[in-house]
Amino acid sequence: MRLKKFVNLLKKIGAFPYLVADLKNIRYLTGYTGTYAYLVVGREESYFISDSRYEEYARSILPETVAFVLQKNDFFDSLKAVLKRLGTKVLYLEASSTSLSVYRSMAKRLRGIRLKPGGEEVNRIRMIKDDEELALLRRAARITDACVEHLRGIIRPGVGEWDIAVEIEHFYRSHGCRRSSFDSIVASGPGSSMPHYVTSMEKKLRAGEVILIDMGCEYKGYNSDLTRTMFVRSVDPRLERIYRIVKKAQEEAIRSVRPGITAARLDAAARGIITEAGYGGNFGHGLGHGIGLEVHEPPAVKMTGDLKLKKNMAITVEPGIYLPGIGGVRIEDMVAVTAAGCEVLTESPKDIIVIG
Ligand SMILES: [Mn+2]
Repeated sequence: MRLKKFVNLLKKIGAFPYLVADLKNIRYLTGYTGTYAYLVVGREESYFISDSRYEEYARSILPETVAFVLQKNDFFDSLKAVLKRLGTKVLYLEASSTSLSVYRSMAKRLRGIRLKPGGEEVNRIRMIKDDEELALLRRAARITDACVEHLRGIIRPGVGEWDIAVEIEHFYRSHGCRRSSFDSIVASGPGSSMPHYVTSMEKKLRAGEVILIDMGCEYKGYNSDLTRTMFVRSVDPRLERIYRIVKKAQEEAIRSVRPGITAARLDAAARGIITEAGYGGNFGHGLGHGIGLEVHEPPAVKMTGDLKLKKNMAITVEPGIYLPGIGGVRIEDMVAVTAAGCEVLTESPKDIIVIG
């Protein structure tokens, strides 16, 4: 069980009790999907603090070693009661979920308790996916592949970027997903040269334009993320050229994924090809990111990443080349690191697709 694994890790570093405040981390450790909770992890037992809205639900899913603590008014009163029961004078805090303002209130309200940095321990173990998580990521990837297939029947001149974004949302929700992982990016023509373009509610597709679609769904808490770039009716030769380079770089990076390679070397595998072709300055973002309960999570796959990939990490591989005023090409797949290489989770075709 994940919580037990986490307790064993905390035993090694002697960081008890440890306050988990990030809801995704609480979901990861306990299965809880509500919107308000804190988890105080102790050596022998743990305490789950939430309010009356979630009491019945939380009690029904929490493991035996986790006691439910009903927060009546003030969170710090509940937390103080828990720390008293644990007989502790210290509390380890999760770095990423503790804002400076929360930290300040804690320091003020928890007099006599030493607050210590607990690092990113849950986020660290979350980088390595278990079989159940890999199965959910595969499902999320499958649904996104099916959505790409569906969109191929819709993309044509005259259709709005927004129409496509709405179609994606509808497809996901009617195929087992609670929601999209993020607002889909549907960028046509010159808009596609902006890596984080905001889908227009007015812009219609025109013949001869490129269309870049970056999308993903959340399936049972797990996310997918995929980008495909297609061409409406005909292909601008400048974009065809960069498409071939991006595809080559993306495929080379996917071939390079294996346990032991650093994030930086993986980034370089793609970046080298793009730079050699003369477009190094047109690829401004990192190669990819970890994906799981969050659509962007560790490890970051970028130029400065010294982290070594390990078996069962799930990451995206998404190089791009962006030509301001003309258009951009990005190709993104999700992969899971295996013992010898990787499993590509998204299977949508990557050949040049002229559509509509
Ligand atoms: Mn991505």
